[in-house]
Amino acid sequence: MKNIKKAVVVGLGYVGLPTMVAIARSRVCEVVGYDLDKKKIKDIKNRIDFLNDKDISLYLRDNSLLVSSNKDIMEACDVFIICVPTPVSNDHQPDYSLVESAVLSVCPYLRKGAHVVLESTVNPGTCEERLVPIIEKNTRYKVGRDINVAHCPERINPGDKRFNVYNINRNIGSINKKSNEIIADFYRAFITGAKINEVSNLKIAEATKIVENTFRDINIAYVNELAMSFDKMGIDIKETLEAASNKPFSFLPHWPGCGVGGHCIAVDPYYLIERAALSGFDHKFLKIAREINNGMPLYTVNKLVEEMKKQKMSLAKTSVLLLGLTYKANIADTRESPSMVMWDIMKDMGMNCKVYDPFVKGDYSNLADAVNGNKAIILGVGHQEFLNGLNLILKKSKVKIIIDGKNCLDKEKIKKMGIIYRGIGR
Ligand code: SAJ
Repeated sequence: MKNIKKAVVVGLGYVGLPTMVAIARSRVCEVVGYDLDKKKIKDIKNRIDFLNDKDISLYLRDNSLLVSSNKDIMEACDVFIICVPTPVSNDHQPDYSLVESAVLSVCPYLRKGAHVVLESTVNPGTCEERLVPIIEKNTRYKVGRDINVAHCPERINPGDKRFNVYNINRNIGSINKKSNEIIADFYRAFITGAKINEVSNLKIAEATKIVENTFRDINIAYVNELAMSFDKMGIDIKETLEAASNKPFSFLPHWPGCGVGGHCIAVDPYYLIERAALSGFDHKFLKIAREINNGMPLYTVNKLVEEMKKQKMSLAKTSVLLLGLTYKANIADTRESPSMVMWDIMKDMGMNCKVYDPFVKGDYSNLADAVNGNKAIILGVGHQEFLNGLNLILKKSKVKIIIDGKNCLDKEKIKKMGIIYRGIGR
């Protein structure tokens, strides 16, 4: 990388920090990290791996990272990699503010020939319609002539033991072909176990990630709708999907549940819906998929209410346990979590609901106390701790009803204990 001597990663979360460590490991150039969260900076300086990422812990054990919440750390950088969240507001409107302020923060440090690379997931058009104007308005540079803007969508999958920043293929697009070749080679220098694919332009790079995640959202909506239909027909959706999965080609299983959470799948479709509408296209199908998935927490709580009414259990007095608050198993992230939505719904219904999650502070410190203190359970996340230990505790408990929001428990075993079991489509 003859003309890339120093890079900065802006945003040191579950995307930025692994990226910074990968660059540091490769020694392709000097790398520094910037984050406005002083606690994050302090943790990294104290070599605390707040992401529970083995690779980061290993690196921090023997090395330190040059990180700061002072923007001057970006002095003399040639590459600025922006890895900040792209959330949606409560009414599902895309929120570009973190990306826009991140780009603004790098402007004073840009020099001719610099590359600004956005890794955050955005809709097609964001780089040219939002980043380029900010750079050209706040510097004396022209994007394309003096500065490159590139988009290399992140594909980190939190909690994934197999795929990581080193071995996940990446797509990259830039303001022009020549700049894209340079920045793609830079990525090849630290992502050594995967393909770096140069796409023709920024919009294609932006579109790939949005397509990947909307693909997942509509497929989950499809099986969620099937589950509701199969509930009516008394067909076990889980066994059906497992059977359909043995087709050796052109079937990709997804799994129904109490809803879709996280900062990717539950959020990204709204970015595409909103931007396409500005161009006069209405993504009806994506909207319906979002509606189906957003309806699953209420669908799941209603199953509990239905069973409690059949057993003449008082909604207000019966103690109910919500098992799991995070948006997916074995991680501590509660963003857009369906379990949090179910909790709100049960509170609004005046139910007596307690919560337990090994990764999030709740009403109990262990699974046994949580189960033994309640008469009904609604499971929102399939944490390994639940799969390992729930059955044993259930046997001696007073639990009468279990709603399995992730279809992850052993239906037959639980029914044999004389407990009413309802899954989502089973
Ligand atoms: N979910 C279902 N049914 C499924 C799969 C997921 O209900 O069949 C739910 C999960 O419970 C969770 C939500 O959807 O609440 C999202 O789950 P996820 O496994 O997609 O996890 P994420 O949000 O961490 O998605 C990440 C994404 N990675 C990136 O954006 C780089 C996504 O693109 C990946 O496809 C996904 O991981 C993955 O495949 O694991």
